[in-house]
Amino acid sequence: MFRDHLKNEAVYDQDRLDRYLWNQERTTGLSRRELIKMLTATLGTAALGGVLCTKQARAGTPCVQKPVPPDLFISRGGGNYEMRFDVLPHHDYLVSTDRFFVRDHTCTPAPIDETTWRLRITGAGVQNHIELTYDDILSLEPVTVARFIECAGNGRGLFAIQQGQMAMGGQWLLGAVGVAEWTGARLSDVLDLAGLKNTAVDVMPIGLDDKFQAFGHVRRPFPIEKALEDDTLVVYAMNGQPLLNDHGFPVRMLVPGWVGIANVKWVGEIRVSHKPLMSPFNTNLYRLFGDDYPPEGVLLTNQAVKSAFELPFPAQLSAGRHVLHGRSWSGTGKIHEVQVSVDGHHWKQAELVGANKPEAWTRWKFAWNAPPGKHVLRARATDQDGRVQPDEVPFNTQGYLFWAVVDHHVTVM
Ligand SMILES: Nc1nc2c(c(=O)[nH]1)N[C@H]1C(S)=C(S)[C@@H](COP(=O)(O)O)O[C@H]1N2
Ligand SMILES: [Mo]
Repeated sequence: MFRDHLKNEAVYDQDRLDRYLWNQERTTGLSRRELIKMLTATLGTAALGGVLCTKQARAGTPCVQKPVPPDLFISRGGGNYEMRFDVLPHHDYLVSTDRFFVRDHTCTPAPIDETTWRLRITGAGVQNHIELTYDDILSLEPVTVARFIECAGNGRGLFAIQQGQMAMGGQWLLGAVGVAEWTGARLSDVLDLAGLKNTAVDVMPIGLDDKFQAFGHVRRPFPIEKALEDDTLVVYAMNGQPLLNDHGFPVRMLVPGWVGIANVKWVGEIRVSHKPLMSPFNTNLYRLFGDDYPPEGVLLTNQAVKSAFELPFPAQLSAGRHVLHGRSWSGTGKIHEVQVSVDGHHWKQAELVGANKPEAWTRWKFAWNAPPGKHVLRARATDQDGRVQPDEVPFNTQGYLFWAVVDHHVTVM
């Protein structure tokens, strides 16, 4: 029945569906039958087909253009690849571009020709509608910052694994995040070229990639106050190199601390309004919906506080002395402290290592003399505002902002 439906949608691809379900089975512990039931109930068969099989995938071309080898990435279907925390070099603060996660709503578009590409600044919030060239953007004063980009759904798979309730969408573990060094022009400098009015309220960058189902082009409004911050950038370089296609060439947004969706890739237009802007990406999507939330949902802005061990999930270790490595990050500033528990009861301080930049992350380490047996490792961060990772988070149907302390199962032999 389910298969017939998908076949009728003409987007059905047995291999992709199998791979997707296989992945889900492993990460959620749910059976295939349960998964299919849940997915069809929450997404509908047509949407499910759209998630699994994009146009490019159907044509046999991969959705993502950079190499995404399985030793560095876990595939989450379509153009979605999460970074493996366990293979991050402990000494590197930044995630190199070849390891950086990719999250495409459809697929990475064919390379955009930067010589004919234009960035249009439009809307009632600016005096003049203008078109900027790639060189125009490059000629503005460059700013370089290290910040994370993190998917709002990062950790979504843990709602099922840890709280027994599966949210719709890619079942990420914690690897839909990365810190890179971003170089670009300040969005405020770009908007000034169009004569920003003091009546401007919202700013909405719009992507040039394919429309995302009925929701249209990826576009996410945010307030002018955020747009004018010094580290909100129109980015053209990542880790000192021009952006890769997968990460938004020729330009993408950097909206520090905010949910990943705000960092629109392949920007072709930035609309500035004098009244609040709506798009499906701040109405239907990217809100907290569910029994614990108001009917209109709760709009997402800044990310929460999270921690991850640089270990496979779950992990196997040899008995004896280890130095455990990990990273913690907050969407509203720096990390104040990180505590680790290896027995479920006692918390001890982890040692913070090296840089601790706001809306990026800090690395930490923790010495552990591992006895044989099954263990649960936990890391709990507190950020500079005193926000502490909770033991549990209320479920939301789209699985955003899972920031509870994660049970990291380890078998020691
Ligand atoms: N145009 C466009 N921008 C986009 C997206 C997209 O699908 N299209 N995905 C968003 C989401 S949900 C995330 S989490 C980040 C991921 O950025 P990355 O692929 O460079 O890691 O890009 C955001 N910007
Ligand atoms: Mo995202």
